[in-house]
Amino acid sequence: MKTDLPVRVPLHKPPLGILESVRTGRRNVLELIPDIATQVPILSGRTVKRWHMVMDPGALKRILKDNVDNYPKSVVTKLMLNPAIGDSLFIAEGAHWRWQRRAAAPVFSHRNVTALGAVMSAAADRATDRIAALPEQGDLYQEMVTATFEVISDVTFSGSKTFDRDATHKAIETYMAGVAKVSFLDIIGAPPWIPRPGRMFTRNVMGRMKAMADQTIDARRAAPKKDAPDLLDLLLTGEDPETKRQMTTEELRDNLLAFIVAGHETTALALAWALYLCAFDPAVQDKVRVEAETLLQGRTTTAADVPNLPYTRQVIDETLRLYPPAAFLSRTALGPDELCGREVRKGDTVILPIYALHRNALLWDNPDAFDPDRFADPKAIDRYANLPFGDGPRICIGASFAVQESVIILATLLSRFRFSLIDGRAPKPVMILTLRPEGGVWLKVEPIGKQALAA
Ligand code: MNH
Repeated sequence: MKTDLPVRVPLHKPPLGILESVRTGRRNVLELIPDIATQVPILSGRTVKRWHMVMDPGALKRILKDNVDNYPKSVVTKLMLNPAIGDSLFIAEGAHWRWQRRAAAPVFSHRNVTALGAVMSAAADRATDRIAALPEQGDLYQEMVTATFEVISDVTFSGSKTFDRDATHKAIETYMAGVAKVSFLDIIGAPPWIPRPGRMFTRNVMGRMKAMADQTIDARRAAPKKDAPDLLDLLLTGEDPETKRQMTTEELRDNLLAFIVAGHETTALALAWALYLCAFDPAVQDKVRVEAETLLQGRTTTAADVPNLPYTRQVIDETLRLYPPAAFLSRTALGPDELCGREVRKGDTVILPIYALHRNALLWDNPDAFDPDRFADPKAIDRYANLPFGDGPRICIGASFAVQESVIILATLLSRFRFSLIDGRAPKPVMILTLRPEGGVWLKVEPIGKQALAA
């Protein structure tokens, strides 16, 4: 294992006052997580509102599972995402969440996700062509965003004349960029009268995108796809098994947009950080390459290959530990509770700093080191110490979709290219809703020749 460490977010040492935290937060919300959060189980404080940062697996299990009804998603999350994805599965609570989750769950069954593998393999091939055309080096984050957006748009609104992939991609990126600027003000509980720039201007863009999605859904109702069903087909025929309720066009649209918003950038981040880590540690990269080449013999990875690529999967797991795309989650306590012996009052903000959890010294040996062997035996990992997809009833519905897509694309690319770091261009992790590499992930790329394959 390499002894030097991959890039980290600089967590701050002294406690921050509110003004300072606003300033820091504008720059990098993750820097708000104090360094000490990587050494202790819980940390509480007050910045306008009372808050608790929880890094203790037992307390996390209580928040996400055993006492989940007391911890709905925070108002912040809802404020930010509602204009984009309505009261979809991602943000709804209570009965309105439950029926949507029941209706959508079968869509993400193992069988359906496996069947969607062909779309992922095709995206891996197109990424191969684009990367082969790069001039020696390139921003692999952008390449991965393109690839994962192709996947998610091809399994939602694809194959329709009314759906404009590029326009939708642009609308979502513009929206999220606007929302990211304001989110921090909401997290610390700034009063609602403080102007949130950007909340207005996106309304038109989003309106056009929704109208386009609605047209696509109505067209599909009239003429279902003939080949393999995609997420839209599956959700169209889906229903809540208990109430038999089916989704209206608006509900379908909000949920499909939620899949796009929740699913494409997160998976692109997983892939881009994985490529960075493989460039950082060439021995790991070679090990993935040998695993992939031995199995694939030059062909593209398919969903059926995924169980036979265990080391590639370990690299993805370790990437999601070090750079969790959803680097923190937040909840609002509905009523009083106790976490790690500490009093939680109604209205307190409960922050789940996944980034700090995954690097907590009480839970991990050598937490900042890149070591995919940690995941050689998944049973050896405490479930609530590793939460890239959350847990409990609100666990990511797309987790197996994302892992399958990541393994397919990573194994395919590493069997075809060698990636290496460029001096002075290490990516800089920054938290803007997700844990992004500021400025991209620039790597040197060399195609792997047939002769290298044989050697
Ligand atoms: Mn996803 C919820 C992380 C890929 C659709 N996702 C969550 C949560 C995390 C998460 C964490 C829980 C949030 C919370 O409890 O506050 N998701 C990821 C990561 C990846 C990802 C790290 C990729 C890597 N997610 C995907 C993909 C899709 C998707 C792909 C869809 C195709 N995620 C969702 C939806 C939810 C969710 C929908 C909300 C589920 C619910 O609340 O019932």
